[in-house]
Amino acid sequence: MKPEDLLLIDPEISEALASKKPVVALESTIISHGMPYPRNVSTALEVEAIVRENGAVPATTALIDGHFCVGLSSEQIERLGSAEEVKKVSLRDIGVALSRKTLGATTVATTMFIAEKAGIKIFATGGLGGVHRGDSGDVSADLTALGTIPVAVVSAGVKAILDLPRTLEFLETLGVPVLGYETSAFPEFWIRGSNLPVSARVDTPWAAAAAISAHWSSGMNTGVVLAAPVPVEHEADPEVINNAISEGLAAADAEGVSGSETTPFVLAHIVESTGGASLETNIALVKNNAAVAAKVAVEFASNS
Ligand code: PSU
Ligand code: MN
Repeated sequence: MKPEDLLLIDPEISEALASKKPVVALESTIISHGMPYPRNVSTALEVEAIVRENGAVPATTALIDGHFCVGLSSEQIERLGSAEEVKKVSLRDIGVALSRKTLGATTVATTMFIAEKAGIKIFATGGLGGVHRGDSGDVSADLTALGTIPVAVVSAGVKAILDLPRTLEFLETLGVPVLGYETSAFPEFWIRGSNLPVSARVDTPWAAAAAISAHWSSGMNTGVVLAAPVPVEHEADPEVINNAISEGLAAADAEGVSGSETTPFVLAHIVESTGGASLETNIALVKNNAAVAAKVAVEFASNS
């Protein structure tokens, strides 16, 4: 079977792509592993609606019955959000999940991989994976994907449980532009961020689309990070968040949680220890990213 035969693209999305209308890819690990049920499902559906309100067609991806699915029904989203056994599928897991017909949620890396196959260039998520703190050597395959797949990812930066300076250095090494959307500081997920520089600032959807287009027309084949800070009214209290992160990481350490389980474990811990406040911030930033991505996709489509 050729990789293209594995793709199951929703007819509305293939029609949009064929007529060069704006499409925004959306990941599904955020649904299965990033947020508790049932807020995960309602958020995923709201995010799709926000993409539409801003002029683009949403394309949520997952691995279902041995296929790369691009565009899910609300029943499929409900299933990903509520099923007991959903595999978090990063790059290394793709082949095994396809061959076993595992129900798989796609990480940022896998969503980029599928989006590129489908011809979707703009993708919205919450936060990217990156270089973990400490010396475990845990580096997300999201960075591998960003270094090798030409898709632009709108995120609120990198989950702040990670080592942000090292992640930014790694992105520079890979040749990945980190564009700040209406900001010169790299966003820190739950908070807007102020300490770390982006590689360039863009202030409009048009400027973002122009920078992304020029990156690829130059012949560069890496991904692009478009980093949008959480809207100020939804920003978390930095002290509360930083304490929750330290506690969550210490708990993961104490319980021997490692590898791909680390992120879901620490995120769940933070939701609990902030009494759900971190979840509200997380949802707000994902929605904001979806709106920004749709606006950029509209400009991008009108340029290409
Ligand atoms: N950020 C969140 N929630 C998530 C993730 C990121 O707020 O669930 C997911 C994304 O799908 C991301 C993945 O691609 O975690 C990274 O996992 P890892 O570090 O194991 O590569
Ligand atoms: Mn990892």
